[in-house]
Amino acid sequence: MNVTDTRPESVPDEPPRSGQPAGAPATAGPADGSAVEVSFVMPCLNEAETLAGCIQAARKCIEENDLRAEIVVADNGSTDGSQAIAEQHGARVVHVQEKGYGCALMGGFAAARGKYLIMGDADLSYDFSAALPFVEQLRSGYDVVMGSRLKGRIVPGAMPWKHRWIGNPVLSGLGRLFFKTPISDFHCGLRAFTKAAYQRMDVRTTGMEFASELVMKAALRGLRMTEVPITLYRDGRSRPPHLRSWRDGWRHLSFMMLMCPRWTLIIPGLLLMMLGLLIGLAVAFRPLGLAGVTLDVHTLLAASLTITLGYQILLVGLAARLYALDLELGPPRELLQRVLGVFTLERGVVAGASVFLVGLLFVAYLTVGWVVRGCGPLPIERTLRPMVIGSTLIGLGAQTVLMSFFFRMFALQKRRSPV
Ligand SMILES: Nc1nc2c(ncn2[C@@H]2O[C@H](COP(=O)(O)OP(=O)(O)OP(=O)(O)O)[C@@H](O)[C@H]2O)c(=O)[nH]1
Ligand SMILES: [Mg+2]
Repeated sequence: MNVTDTRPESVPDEPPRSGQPAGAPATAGPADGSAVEVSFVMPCLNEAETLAGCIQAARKCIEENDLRAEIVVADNGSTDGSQAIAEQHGARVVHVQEKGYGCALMGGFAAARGKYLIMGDADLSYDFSAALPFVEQLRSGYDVVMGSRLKGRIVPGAMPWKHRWIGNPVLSGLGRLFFKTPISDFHCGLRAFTKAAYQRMDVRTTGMEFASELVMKAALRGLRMTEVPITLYRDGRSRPPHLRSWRDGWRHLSFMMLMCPRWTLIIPGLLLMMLGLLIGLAVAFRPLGLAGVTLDVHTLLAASLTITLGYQILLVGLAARLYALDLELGPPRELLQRVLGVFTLERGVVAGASVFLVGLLFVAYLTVGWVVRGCGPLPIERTLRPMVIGSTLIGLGAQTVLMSFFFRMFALQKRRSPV
């Protein structure tokens, strides 16, 4: 991934504001009717204070660089006259029915005619007049160009400290780990992509997590991505932002976790199982003396729970992965493909039932012995161990049989869709 450093020697704390008057010639597309190359798409909810400045900055970029471009304002319910301001300044307003940042952008992109789409907040926190590097990177063949505030500059007061030092680094770090992408600033609001890439991303979320989903899908689909360092300015509005740190932070985080079962479920599940197995084997047949402490049947019980829990997590992770494969999210892992290639409902049921039966043998042997001895009290030290082992195997076997049916359902779902 390349990074284009477009930073000037020193960036002022205010973006340059051009002075196009209201009622200026329309920027809803090239006047000569030729194909639109670039669509600036601005999500807007009650941005009457700042929208005109953003449109003027985009116009500056268009005029100075002779772009065949249009400006689209995606609005879904402003009540402060933003729509009229957008039209007065020559932008095309797209009225979106559904609420939410993601919905507004989806509506805006659907209506945009450009080959390239540049999105950015309508609150003057980004300088659209400096958007040329995004177009240049797309022209040079990239599918997605992300702005990076962290590699560029954040004007003092432009980003709350909890976003700068907690939210953005933590979420971007997890994003890089989960989705194997070197993108430094997952949540930068200024970014660009080709319309074809946008369609391939097949984004679905309706709220602020739309911003994360775009990057995740771009990474999962193996699109060519690059970054452009940019400056984040203080926004120009007098009211608080729409973004609510904790609510939207959680929406970003939970969506990321959902989209990456390998890190959130499969690997933790496997680790838990291995831990449980290791401890379980150590105390399965006799107590274990360790540093003056004796680990006995209670430890075996805890190990049993750890194994069962780990297995449950692993199975849910595999189901989530199968679901993701079904939705064609990301290139399937070779290993997973091989595992799935071996799986059939019958094999799953036979394997699960066998484990179940072995467990049942343990329990049945104990039960028969107990009945033969007149159902009296049992000596814990001799009977609890096989009982725990037997019940664990019964649990694991039953889970395997049940999940085999569940996995089979995914295969049916796949077969229904036309090839
Ligand atoms: N149409 C529409 N636009 C929205 C909605 N929510 C936010 N926006 C716009 O999306 C842009 C980003 O919203 P902000 O409130 O600035 O959120 P943010 O930039 O992520 O958060 P801050 O960094 O705290 O400003 C702005 O242009 C908003 O007007 C929405 O529900 N509908
Ligand atoms: Mg903003």
